[in-house]
Amino acid sequence: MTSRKLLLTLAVALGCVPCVFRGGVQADARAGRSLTAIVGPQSLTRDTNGDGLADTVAARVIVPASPTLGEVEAATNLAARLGYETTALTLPLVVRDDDVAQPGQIGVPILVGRTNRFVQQLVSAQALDLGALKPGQGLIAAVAAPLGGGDGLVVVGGDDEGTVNAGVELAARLPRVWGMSGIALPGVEDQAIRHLRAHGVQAREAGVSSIIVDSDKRGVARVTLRLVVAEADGARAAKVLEELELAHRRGQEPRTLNFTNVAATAIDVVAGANVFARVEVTRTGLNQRTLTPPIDPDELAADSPGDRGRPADAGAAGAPARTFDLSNALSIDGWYGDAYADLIPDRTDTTIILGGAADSLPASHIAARLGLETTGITLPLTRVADKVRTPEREPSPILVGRSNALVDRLVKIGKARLDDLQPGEGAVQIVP
Ligand SMILES: [Ca+2]
Ligand SMILES: [Ca+2]
Repeated sequence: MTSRKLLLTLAVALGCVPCVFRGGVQADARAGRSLTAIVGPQSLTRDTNGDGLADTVAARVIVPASPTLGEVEAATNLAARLGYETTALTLPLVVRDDDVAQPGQIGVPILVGRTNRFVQQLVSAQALDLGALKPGQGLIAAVAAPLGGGDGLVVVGGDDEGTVNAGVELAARLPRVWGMSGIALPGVEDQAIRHLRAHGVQAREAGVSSIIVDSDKRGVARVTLRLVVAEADGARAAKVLEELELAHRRGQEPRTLNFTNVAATAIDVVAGANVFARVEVTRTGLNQRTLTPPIDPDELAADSPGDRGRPADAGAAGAPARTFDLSNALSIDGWYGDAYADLIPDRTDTTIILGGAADSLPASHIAARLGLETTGITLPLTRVADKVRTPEREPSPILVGRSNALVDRLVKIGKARLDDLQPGEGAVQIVP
């Protein structure tokens, strides 16, 4: 009885103490560029001729030698975003880890997948800890010179679904943390610095180092921030942040480090050469999770109107059925829409539907090109064939891979002929 009471008291006590670890959390507090800087201007894509428009892609997405379907899906959406951000590019943007000849030459490596040999090197060197990732969760972390060249990113999940979640977060949302009208990464850093300075701490700089996306579209589980303060101010900074956490628990200070779609902000306080403390500041109130899930088209009734339900009526907003061929597929007569009618594509009216893991990676090259040719894009651009229940609803889909169930269907009904393909050959066919 006594021991039970003691256990209970201990649990209550633990529950009341803000989550803080002090003193030498990491022996080495060296850091490369922040996640904010890596997804910021003149980084992933660059303007080399000073006209204000990016014209080269410095980033390369590196997947494991035999990527899983989730890794292919993540890489494909990343390629679409990179293509979208530039006016010119050289393919491929996505390469397998065993095809990287000169790793140090890659400007900004984006390492996708747990079995990626470069990710495994980071884990072995204790530069990256994946142990805490739960199924469905995905991590985007800035890493210092992972290939010996420029600083880069890691995109990894607790499982395959988590990898997709992390990939979509990076491809579709960053530098916004979640919603397209919500706060962006520099705003989170500013709030931390302003709060500490207002409480007399000499806060020098703050940089977001990683983001963990939660499973089941619950938003962001944790944003981690590296905050550099004056050497003598470590303890004071930690205390100010602990007090902020306590205030949040009482529903106070809602305007500081309190975001609807972010469950917690973890701050590594760096004073001198070491991480002095890590303080976790959670969202205000008792409810730890607020969700605004995107609509899954398959969850809607088949007769709901518009492009998320039944196919939109011809002429209405959305994608009317179109007739096009290979000469105009990459135009507003094909895979693009022109919502602001100036003959310049500003909307993607297609999805890339992936087959199996083994033969779907080329989808990433198509995605890069699709992103390149338009001024507007909807991400994620991908779906997985096995999860598409009503293919009729997909506007002008691009089916990739011989292993694709939807390609199989076309072969069976005689709309596609692939039986005369020789090893090494590939077919591109428009199917009316
Ligand atoms: Ca330029
Ligand atoms: Ca337009």
